[in-house]
Amino acid sequence: MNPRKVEEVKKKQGSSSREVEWVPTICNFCSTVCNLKVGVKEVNGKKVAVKIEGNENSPLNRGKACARGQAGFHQTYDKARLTTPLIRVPGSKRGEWNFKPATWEEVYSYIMQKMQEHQIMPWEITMMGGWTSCVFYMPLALGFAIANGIPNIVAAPMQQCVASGHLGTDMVTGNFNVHDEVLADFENARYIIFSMTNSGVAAASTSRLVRLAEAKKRGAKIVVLDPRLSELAAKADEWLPIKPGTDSAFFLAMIHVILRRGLFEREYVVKHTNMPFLMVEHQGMFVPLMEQNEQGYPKAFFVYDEISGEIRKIPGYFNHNYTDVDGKGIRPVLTLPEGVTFNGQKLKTVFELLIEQSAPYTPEWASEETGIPAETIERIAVEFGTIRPAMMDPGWHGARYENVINTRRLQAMLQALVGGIDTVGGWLMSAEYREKIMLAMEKMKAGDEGPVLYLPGIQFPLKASGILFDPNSWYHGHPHYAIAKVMQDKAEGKETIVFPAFSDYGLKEAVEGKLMFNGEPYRIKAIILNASNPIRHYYPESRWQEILTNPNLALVVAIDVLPSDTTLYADVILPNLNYIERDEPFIYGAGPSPDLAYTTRFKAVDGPEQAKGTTDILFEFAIGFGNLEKFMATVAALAGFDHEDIKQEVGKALEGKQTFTRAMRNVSFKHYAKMLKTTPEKLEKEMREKGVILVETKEHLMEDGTLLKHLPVPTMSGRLEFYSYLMAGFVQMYGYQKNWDPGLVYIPPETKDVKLAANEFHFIYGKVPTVSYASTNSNNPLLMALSKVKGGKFLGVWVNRKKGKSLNLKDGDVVVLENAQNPEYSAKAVVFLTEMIRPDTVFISSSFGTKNPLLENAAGMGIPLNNLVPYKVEPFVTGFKSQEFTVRIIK
Ligand SMILES: Nc1nc2c(c(=O)[nH]1)N[C@H]1C(S)=C(S)[C@@H](COP(=O)(O)OP(=O)(O)OC[C@H]3O[C@@H](n4cnc5c(=O)[nH]c(N)nc54)[C@H](O)[C@@H]3O)O[C@H]1N2
Ligand SMILES: Nc1nc2c(c(=O)[nH]1)N[C@H]1C(S)=C(S)[C@@H](COP(=O)(O)OP(=O)(O)OC[C@H]3O[C@@H](n4cnc5c(=O)[nH]c(N)nc54)[C@H](O)[C@@H]3O)O[C@H]1N2
Ligand code: SF4
Ligand SMILES: [Mo]
Repeated sequence: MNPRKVEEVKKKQGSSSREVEWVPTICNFCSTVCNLKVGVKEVNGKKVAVKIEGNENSPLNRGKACARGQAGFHQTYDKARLTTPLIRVPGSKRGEWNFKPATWEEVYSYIMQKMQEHQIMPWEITMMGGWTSCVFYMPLALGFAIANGIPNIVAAPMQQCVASGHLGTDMVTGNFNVHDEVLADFENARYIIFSMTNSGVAAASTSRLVRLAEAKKRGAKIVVLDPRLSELAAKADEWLPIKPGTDSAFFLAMIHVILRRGLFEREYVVKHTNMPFLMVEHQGMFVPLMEQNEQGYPKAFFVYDEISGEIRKIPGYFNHNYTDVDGKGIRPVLTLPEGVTFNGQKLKTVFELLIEQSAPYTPEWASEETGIPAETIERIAVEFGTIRPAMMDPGWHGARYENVINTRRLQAMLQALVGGIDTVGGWLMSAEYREKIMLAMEKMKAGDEGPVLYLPGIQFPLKASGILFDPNSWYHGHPHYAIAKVMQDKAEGKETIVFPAFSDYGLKEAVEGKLMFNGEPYRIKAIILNASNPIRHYYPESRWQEILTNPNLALVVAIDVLPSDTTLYADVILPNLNYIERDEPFIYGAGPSPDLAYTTRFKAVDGPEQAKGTTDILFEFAIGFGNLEKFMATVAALAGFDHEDIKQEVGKALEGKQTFTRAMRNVSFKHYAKMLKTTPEKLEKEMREKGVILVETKEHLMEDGTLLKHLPVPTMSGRLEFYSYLMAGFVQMYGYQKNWDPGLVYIPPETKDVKLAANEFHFIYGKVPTVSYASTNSNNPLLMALSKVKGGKFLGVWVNRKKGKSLNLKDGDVVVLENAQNPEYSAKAVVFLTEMIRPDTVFISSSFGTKNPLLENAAGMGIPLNNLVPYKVEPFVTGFKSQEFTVRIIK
């Protein structure tokens, strides 16, 4: 640029300081929660964000940030930012943008007036939160619901993301949420297999990508199962274009080979899994031989000890199988000697059961299912079984198929077979998770349960949903509406759901007045959304339009930073400070970092004058509902904070001396300062300087806190479970279904027997590196420019080139994608011909389809995924069956 131009630009920009001040924050563009720093400059006396970079002190993302993370500050200055509370203009319809600005007093009194006018009872309210609400406000959101008598919470990322996949992992390892509990130790692995994943690693979740890059440098072999050549597959040594929905067949065959050839870590499997546990014949079936307590939890198991040649009783919940209940050293066997019985009944070990159950799942059988040659499957099983450390990546996004629970469960079993749970080069547990387990063990010894939010792994969702599901936890006797729906299904003799945790199951019926509970309609009259965009995120769009425009719904409140497609359907919109504009109310663990580190956000720039933090909004609601006292007490109990401290700090906020956010932040800083043996002031100072405080390295933590080696896992038995006692419990309660078979089983995708017509394809989707979810951040000018450069690859429908040509399709053709089983679900798409996909499959990016014209960079771009997906849920946790159909291409 010539010097005159530079002067001109400078003049336009106003006077700006040369110094960039760096303010630490946590990314809010995806749930990888990287530690970042915001570069701030003063321009005309005002602080302006000019750059975002990774925080080099972070043990999680190690100074790196992906394109989305770096482009994040554009959200702050988006022309479409919500800057003031808005109320729908009387007489206008939901779905059109017809709002008038209001003050906070006006919106609160509008809300209270609606509550009274429609006599909205607490159980007639549903709270709905996206991942942001889960990760950063769980104690407040759950505390708010419980204190106000609201049993209805929908946690968005459960049904359409993690519930199904993670439940599968859980059944083996007990750890629930792969987001914040496991970080696969790619860099120390020598052989890595990925299935049904891409953005969770290479496209991109920075914390995982930095580790994978290291693995590549060190020469690890990488195998990727994906029907298309994804960004991750492109980095692999071997890309296996598997037939969609059949990954579990591949894994069953791997188990078949590994068990038969003895390619598993024998000592680990004997010592830390339930493979040696005895099963006894009962009414023609083999069931676990165990003693149970009154709640049905195992009190003792039985194994056959090869030292004494006897059956021995071992503790019900423990980390290993090498001592019996009397403390005597034993060595259990995997295969029983001839003729061993129990009170004359036939016996089998879990290992023997698995050998039998896996018999039909040969590589040849799997080859038919998956389209991958039997020799390849056999070779990969042998490589995985012999190269150490071997890693089966746990995957991230679940949903997709009814069989995903099973697929992820089989992956966890394979990881257990090679002894790779909480080991170097295996699935490393996060430091925070380790702490939770230690706390739980301490509390267990003291006969106490401890704070709900510190329950480890699957114990948390079991407990939290237990509260929401139990009519007796509520003074009004109404459980979560999903339970009322389950009860109604049963009464009507319909198939229903086992565990609809934080789900929207039954919501539509409740809004329509069709849900009955105790002989009366169970209605939902109000929905409060925080960082949640169901119109785009929860499939299908038409269902949400019907719900949100139903006149029975008296009140829709949306807290957001940008005018998402869902805000179109709100009555009241509340502007939130965005992530670089707010101090958060708490200190957080550094995501799934295996090193113990603490972090929080610091406000980098001023937000819109009228925007507020979520903490303040929730407190003001609690005051409006007359439940402040209970709110404070519940938050204290859930998070283990000092109740008196909360009262004192909130007292100051009530006097107008500080915000409610600052009040909770002070409580949190005091809490952690005590734990870390420092003062709140020093802690805050250090945190502001570094962004992340490293407290313990993983090496140190693992000296006496390694799962299984030192601590049990939070399964029912404390060991890794190849036979799932939780699933066996579901069989007892709900009867047998393949979906909760406690052992090995194959569940084919529903599309298995579809005879594809010439223009018909299997359907898959995935995320692109430039956009998160189908979020409003697609409006980001920088990211949208990148997406546009990528053209059809990001915005179009991938069709195999040869196959496309046979259908006379050309690049850029505009076609209609139609759900072949439910043709009312369809979307317009632009064709992208490529060699990078199987001929029988089409792929779209899941990230686009925004409609609100106020989001002017994003509106109308790409293909809206949730227009193609009908509301079909799997029967265990209501996970979405978002690929369980085929599509037709219509020119
Ligand atoms: N179509 C489609 N649907 C999907 C997915 C997809 O790829 N495509 N992905 C699925 C997956 S894996 C997941 S985990 C879920 C995630 O679903 P969500 O957790 O709901 O995802 P987000 O897109 O991050 O957030 C939704 C809303 O939060 C708003 N928001 C962003 N920042 C803030 C903030 O600071 N404060 C407030 N109050 N609001 C904010 C956004 O504007 C957006 O409207 O979506 C699932 N659904
Ligand atoms: N860029 C970006 N990164 C993100 C996010 C984001 O929104 N954008 N969100 C974060 C969140 S919340 C999540 S849950 C994770 C999600 O991250 P992942 O779980 O990694 O999910 P996707 O990116 O959807 O990748 C799915 C891949 O599986 C392939 N696939 C589809 N069906 C099948 C099948 O049947 N078998 C096999 N083997 N492969 C199949 C698709 O082609 C695609 O390449 O990403 C995180 N990181
Ligand atoms: S992966 Fe990218 S978008 Fe996600 S948290 Fe990290 S920097 Fe942000
Ligand atoms: Mo997700």
